[in-house]
Amino acid sequence: MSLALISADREAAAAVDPSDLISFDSLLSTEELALRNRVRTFVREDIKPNIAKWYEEARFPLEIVPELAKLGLLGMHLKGYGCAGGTAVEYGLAAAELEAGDSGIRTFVSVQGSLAMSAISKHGSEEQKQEWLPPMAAGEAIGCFGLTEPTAGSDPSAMTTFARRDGRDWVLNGTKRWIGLANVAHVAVIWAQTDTGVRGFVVPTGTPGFTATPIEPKLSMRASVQCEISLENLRLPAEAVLPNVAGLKGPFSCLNEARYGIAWGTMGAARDAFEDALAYSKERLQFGRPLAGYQLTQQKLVNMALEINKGFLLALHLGRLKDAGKLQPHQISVGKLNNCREAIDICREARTILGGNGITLEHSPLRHANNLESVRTYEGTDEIHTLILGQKLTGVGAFR
Ligand code: TGC
Repeated sequence: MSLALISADREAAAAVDPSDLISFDSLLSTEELALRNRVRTFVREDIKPNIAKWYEEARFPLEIVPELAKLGLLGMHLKGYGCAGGTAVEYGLAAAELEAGDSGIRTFVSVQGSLAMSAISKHGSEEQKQEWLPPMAAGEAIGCFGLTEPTAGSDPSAMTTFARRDGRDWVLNGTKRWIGLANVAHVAVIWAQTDTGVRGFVVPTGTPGFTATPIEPKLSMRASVQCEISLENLRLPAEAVLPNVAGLKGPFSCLNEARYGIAWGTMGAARDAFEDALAYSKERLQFGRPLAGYQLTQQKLVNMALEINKGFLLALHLGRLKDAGKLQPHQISVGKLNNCREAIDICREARTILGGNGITLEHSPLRHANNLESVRTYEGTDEIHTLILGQKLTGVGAFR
């Protein structure tokens, strides 16, 4: 690629990113910028014009799945089996762009790739990988991840879903809750207690005894669907178990992947809210001049931009550590906790600049803030990540 083209690429990217005060893009490679810009263009052209409608209709737009697959975003950080084999940083950059569109869109990619595909890729048999990963990467099969239960959220060790052996078969009974896209999924990775501890199972959702019911109405993540799954005497062959992991480290190893993506994604939502408020502040006149010309508005915008810049730097640092194979779980908690917390504050502050117009679906900040209520709750609440970090700092666990 010619130097002129590289520089044009960088300029094009910077030109559409008014929150970037620190030349963040100079930290990215040409390939990373190109990938980021491809996803940004997709979100600008295919998500943003439609998101208010999908949000109002409370539906996940299944029609975008082929395009997400074409962009290589489904299981993009996995290697082989039709997956794109991207880096952690590339995955993070994509997550940020998708969540600038809506948390529901990023969540789909995250549940599909970081949770369901990742579980099969990390812990599955060769047959399970061959059967599920290629169609999932191609968007022909959708996956979900069943860990949380009605009475076991922050503490998955309290799960009561049980898989008992019946000859060579397994028979599952129990209830899972808050499971993204379970009603449209073709396959569910279900975690269940067994006589020998927690195991994962690959469950085709057409198996008799599997029912997924959307939880509604919701005030958050409306362009996504979360379900309650009922498992009633659901019979599986011996080969359905994930053979290569036993215990809670199985699901937690997948949550590491998804939590990492959230550290990036939330900053995408924050950036989009900031950009909406910035643009509005330049146009909206009050007391005879644009809101942007008032010191209180500028202070809000500057504080938002500072946190966005810091949040992206943190996410990038975590991504570089991950690509070097050095990222530790507590460091993911730093990113998940900090960036969710800051993003929700930024989106709420952005809404104040929009005044009354900020409560309509014409503007993104309140939609993002509402979504982020879910994002700060799933895959480890603020409280859980605080305690993970508290334990790291003090050496004392305070969960129980
Ligand atoms: P603990 O005794 O600490 O650990 C049990 C085993 O797991 C290992 N482990 C990890 N392994 C890899 N990565 C991590 N981050 C790990 N954390 C723990 C640990 O070494 C141990 O292994 P071993 O070999 O000794 O057995 O477990 P604990 O029960 O004390 O739990 C601690 C705590 C509170 C941190 C954990 O329970 C936790 O993270 N809770 C939060 C649960 C959570 O995030 N749930 C999210 C559910 S999934 C979801 O929300 C999907 S949303 C997307 C959608 O479907 O829409």
